[in-house]
Amino acid sequence: KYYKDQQLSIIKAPFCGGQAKLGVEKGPRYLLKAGLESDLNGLGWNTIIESPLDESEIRQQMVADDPTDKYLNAKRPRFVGESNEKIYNCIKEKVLAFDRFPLTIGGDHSIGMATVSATLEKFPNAGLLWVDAHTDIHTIETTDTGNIHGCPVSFLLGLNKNLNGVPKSFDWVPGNLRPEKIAYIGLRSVDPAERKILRDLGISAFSMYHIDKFGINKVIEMALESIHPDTNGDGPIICSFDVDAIDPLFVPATGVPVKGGLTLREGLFVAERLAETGNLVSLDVVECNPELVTDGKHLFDSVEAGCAIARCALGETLL
Ligand code: Z70
Ligand code: MN
Ligand code: MN
Ligand code: MN
Repeated sequence: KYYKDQQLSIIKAPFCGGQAKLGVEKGPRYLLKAGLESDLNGLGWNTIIESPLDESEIRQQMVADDPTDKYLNAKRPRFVGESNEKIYNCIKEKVLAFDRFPLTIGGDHSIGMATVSATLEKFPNAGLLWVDAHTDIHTIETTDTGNIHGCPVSFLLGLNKNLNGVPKSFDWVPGNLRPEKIAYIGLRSVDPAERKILRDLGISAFSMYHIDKFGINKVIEMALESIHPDTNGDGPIICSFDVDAIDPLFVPATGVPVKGGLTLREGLFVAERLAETGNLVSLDVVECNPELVTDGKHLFDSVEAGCAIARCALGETLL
């Protein structure tokens, strides 16, 4: 409906500077090694792979740890801003400009500021479904950990613009997403400053409580309705899927696991329902860290879950 006949680009986003743990930059390579591209080809997608960042350069830059790259509490704002600008330009100029579907595989969730910004320029009316244990809506001033993967949504909303001296490396972010266009699914770890932003802006947030109370099917319908209220939930959807939304029983290899999450089936059902709408215009799968495992089964389960999210959202289980 929104793109040329099943043309898709897989954007590798091997970025780790938005958080503290090395290894998340390996996520894209592991998901591809697990056969993601040929699986998508099997579903009828024509694929191209884009590599706006070099994995080993990113890792080296992370290890080198430039002590001048700080803003208040926030860690590596220049690294995060400049790397994301490359991802943003790649998606705009090499993917969306050719009417190709952007599937971005991370990498830490700071890359959501790039993927969502790029897609919103093509689909200004799109709603954003942020599937995550966390809200990632800290401003660069409220973040207590200093990890900017906890901040991308505040950049999308433009909440950092009028703050004092925010690093120029974020100047490319349009920051014009309206709070009514966001819905969260899967929340269970929201910091006090984030809770205040959610409340002040009236953002739709479906936590694990709502999923237990109403069931995942009803929650998705409510989320879609809330991002497209005038059309009964119908309209372009951007999904940014943090694998930590799913319980660490199923996805242990992630940087900030929080118990009590979605079952694997609930997570895949969200993806399947998105495929069924025919309205998905962009998908991120982020925060799979292949280094954070104690055995091979943990690695296999986590990588396979990341691939399954992408396959389901791209039609695997539509009959
Ligand atoms: C916490 C922080 C976070 C993702 C963890 C966690 C943020 N609120 N985001 N994993 N994707 O550090 O600000
Ligand atoms: Mn996240
Ligand atoms: Mn998260
Ligand atoms: Mn925090």
